[in-house]
Amino acid sequence: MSGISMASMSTYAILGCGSVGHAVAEELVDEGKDVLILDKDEGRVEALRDQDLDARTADIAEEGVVDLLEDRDVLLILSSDVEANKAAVDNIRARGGDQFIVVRASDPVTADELTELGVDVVINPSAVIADSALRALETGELEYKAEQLAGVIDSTERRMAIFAHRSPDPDSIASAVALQAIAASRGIEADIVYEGEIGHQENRAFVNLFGIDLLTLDEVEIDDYDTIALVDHAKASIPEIDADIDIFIDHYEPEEDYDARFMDVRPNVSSTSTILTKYIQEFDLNLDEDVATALLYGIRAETLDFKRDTTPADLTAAAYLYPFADHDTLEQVESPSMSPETLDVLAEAIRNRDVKGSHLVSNAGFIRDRDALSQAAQHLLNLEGITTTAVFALADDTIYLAARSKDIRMNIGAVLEDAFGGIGEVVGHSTDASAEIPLGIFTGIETSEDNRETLLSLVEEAVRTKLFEAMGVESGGESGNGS
Ligand SMILES: [Mn+2]
Repeated sequence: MSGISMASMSTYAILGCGSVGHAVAEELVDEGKDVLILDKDEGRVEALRDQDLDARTADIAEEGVVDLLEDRDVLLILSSDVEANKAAVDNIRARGGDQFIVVRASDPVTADELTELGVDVVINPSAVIADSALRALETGELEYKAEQLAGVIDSTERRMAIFAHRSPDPDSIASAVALQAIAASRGIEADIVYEGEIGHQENRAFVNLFGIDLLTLDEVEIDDYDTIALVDHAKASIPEIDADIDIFIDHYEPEEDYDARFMDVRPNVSSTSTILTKYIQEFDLNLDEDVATALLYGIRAETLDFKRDTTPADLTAAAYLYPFADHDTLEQVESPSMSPETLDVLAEAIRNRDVKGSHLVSNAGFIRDRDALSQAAQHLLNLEGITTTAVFALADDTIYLAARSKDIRMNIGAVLEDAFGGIGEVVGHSTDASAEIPLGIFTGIETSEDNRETLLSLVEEAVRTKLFEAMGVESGGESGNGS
C-alpha cells in the first residue's frame, strides 16, 4: 500500500471499552482500521491485548489522556459513565482538538449537554434501542402479514377474483396487477375484475400500453371464483356480489367492517400500490418490468407525483421499483397526447360555458370523438370555483352529454337521471356520469345533414334549463354566457 493512502486513512480511538466499545472496536479492527483503545480497568485492557488489540490503561476523565489522542482523527467515547465521557470531551475540546467525536449519552438531558460541549454525534442508547425495536417490529409484522396473505392465496382451489374499485384509477389497477403477480408466483390463477368504466384517457393509455387484462363484472361468473380480493376499495362502493371477501388491502380505513380473512389497511401510507410493493419485496418476487412500472405509476398517480401526502414508505417503495420500471412506457402513459379534436371540443366548451354558482353547463357543438366530451367535462372541472360540469354535443342525431362533479353533496348520476332518464339513456355514478338523448325527442323533427345546426341551437336552451333545474339552480332566463 502506498504512503499516500496510508496517510489518508483515518485513525480511531475508543475511550471506554465496555460491551459497546468492545463491539465497535472489533468491527473496526475487522475492517483493517487503526484503533487505539483506552480503558481504566486493567484486567479488561489485559484481555484486549491478549486479543492483539492496541489497548492501554487510562482514566478517560483525566486531562493527560488528551496527549495520547493527538494523532487520532476519530474519537469514540463510549463508556457507560456519562460524567467521565463529559470530562473527556471537555478536556479534548479545551485543548483545541478538532477531532470528530462520537459520544455516548445516558438520556436526552446528557445528550443535550454533550451537544453543547461541541461533539459531532451523540448516541442516546435508549433511542437507538427503541428505533431498532420499531424496525424489527415493522419487518416482523410484514413477514407475519405476508405469511397470512400467502395462506389465503394458497387456499384457492379454483380461481381468484381481484376486484379493482369501481371505475378504477391507476392505484387500484396497479395493486390488482401486483396481487395477480403474487398469486401467479404461487401457482394460483387470478382475474382482475371491475365495474364502471376506465375513465381518463391516461388510465386507458395505462391499461392499453401494459396490455393489462381487465374483465368487467358482467363478463364473469362469480361462482367460478373461490377467493375474492378487494384492492383500494375503502373509498368506493364495494361490488354487489354474492360472495365473502377473503382479502382486503387498502391505504384507507374502510367505512364498514368487511371482516375479510386477510385485512391489511395502512392509513400511514399514501397508496395501495405502496403496500403491494412491500409484499412484492417480502415475497422476494422476481419483479416483472410491467408490474414494476404499473406499481410505480400507481404510486405516482395517487400521490400526484409525490406532491400529495407522500410518506417515507411511498418513497422507499418507489425507489425500490424505479430500477425495474420501463421509463419510456411510463412517459407515454403520463403524457398521452391530447387529440386535436379534444382541444377543439374543450375550446368550444369553454367559449360556450354558462356558469351558475359553481355549476357549469356548456354546449361543445358537433363532435366525432365522444371521449373528447368526457375529457372536456373533466378539464372544465379545473376552472376556478367550479364543482360540477356538464358538457353536451351532437354526433349523428344524438345528443351526448358528459358530466362530472367534485361536490360531495351532489350525485351527478342522479342529476342526469332526473333530467334525462325519461327521454334518454343515463349511466354513471355520483362523480361521473353520461347521457345519450335522441335529438328528435326535443324537436319532433327528423334530423338531416342540413337542419342539424338549427336543431341543436333549438334544443340547446332546453338542455341547459333541464340541467340547471336538476342541479337545483334556477336557470333564470337570460343570463347567457357566464364568461
Ligand atoms: Mn388508492
